[in-house]
Amino acid sequence: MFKKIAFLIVIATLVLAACQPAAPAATEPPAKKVWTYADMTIGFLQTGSEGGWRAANTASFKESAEQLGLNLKFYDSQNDLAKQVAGFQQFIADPEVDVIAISPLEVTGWEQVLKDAKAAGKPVILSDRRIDGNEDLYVTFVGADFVEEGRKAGTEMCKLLEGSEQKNVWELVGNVGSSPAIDRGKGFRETAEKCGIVVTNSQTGNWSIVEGKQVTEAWLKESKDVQGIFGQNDEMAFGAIEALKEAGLTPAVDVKIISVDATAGAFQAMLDGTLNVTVECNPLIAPQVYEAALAALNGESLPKWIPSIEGVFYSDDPTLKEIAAGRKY
Ligand code: GYE
Repeated sequence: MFKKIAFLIVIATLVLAACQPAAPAATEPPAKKVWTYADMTIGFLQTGSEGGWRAANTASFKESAEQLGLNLKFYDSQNDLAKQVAGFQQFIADPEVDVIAISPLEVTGWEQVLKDAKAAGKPVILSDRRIDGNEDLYVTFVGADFVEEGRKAGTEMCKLLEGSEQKNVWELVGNVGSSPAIDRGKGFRETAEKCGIVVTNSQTGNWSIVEGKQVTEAWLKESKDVQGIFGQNDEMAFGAIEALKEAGLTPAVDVKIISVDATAGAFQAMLDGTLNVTVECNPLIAPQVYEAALAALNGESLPKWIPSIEGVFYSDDPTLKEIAAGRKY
C-alpha cells in the first residue's frame, strides 16, 4: 500500500513539474550594436565657402565619405552663425542623423544646442575650430593648434625682420570671434614681441582677398611705415600683396609677408616671390573626424583633442617647386 502511495506521489510531482511553465531562459542582453561606416549617418555643419582652405576641407569631407561608404548630410552655414545654429537644431531633430560634426563659426553660443544634442543621444565632434568651455558636451576636437600656428608666424617674422631698425607689423585677422582668429593673434604676439615687433594695425579681413586688400589699402593711405604683414590666412595675404603692388611697394621685399594655411595659392605666391613664408593648417582632416565619430558611436573613449599634423614652408627653399607639385591642396 505504502509503495503504491509513494509511487503515486512521485508521478504526481513529475506531472506537476511538467505542467509548470518553463523557467524563463536567462535572457541574454541584446547584442550590443557594433556601428560601421555603412550604417552611420553624420550631419556636418560647415562654416561656408570662404576660400581655398575651406574648399579643400569641404572636398575632404565629401570625398572621404564616399570612400568610406558613410552617409554624409552636409550643411553649408554660409558663414552665418544663426544659420549654423538652426542647422544644428535640424540635425538634432533629424531621426536619420546619428552623430553631428561642426566647424563652429564662433567660440561662444553653443551650450544650449550641445545640451540638446546630448539629451537626444547624438555625439558631437568639433572639426577644425574649437569652442570655449563645454568640454563635457562634445566628444573631441579634431584640428590644429592655432596658437602654435601664430607662434610659428611670429618666430618667422622675427627672422625676416632681423636687423631691421623698424619692426612695425600689420595684422589681417580672420572672422571676429572665431578660434583661429583669436588664437593665431595670441600666438603671433607671444613670439613676435620677443624680438621687438610692434603690431601697429590689426583688423578683420574676414578671410577674404577682397577685404584683405581693402583694409591694407586704407592703412597704406594713412602710412607706409610698415615692415611686415601677417595674414591670418593665405587669401587675406594675397589681398595685401595686391594693395602693396598698387602702392608702389614690392611685396616680400620692402614689406615681409607671412600667411597661414599653405594652400596651392600660397606656394604660387612664394614661387612668384611675393610671399616669404606660409604656416600650414591642414584642411584634410575629415577621415580623422569620421574615425572619431564611429568610435564615439561604439562607445570608445577618445582624447579631448586630436591634433592635425602641420609644417612651415619658405620661399627661399630650393626644393619649393617639387614640394608645391606634390601638394594635395
Ligand atoms: O585658416 C581659413 C578659413 O578654420 C582653420 O578658416 C580654418 C580657417 C582657415 O577660412 O582660411
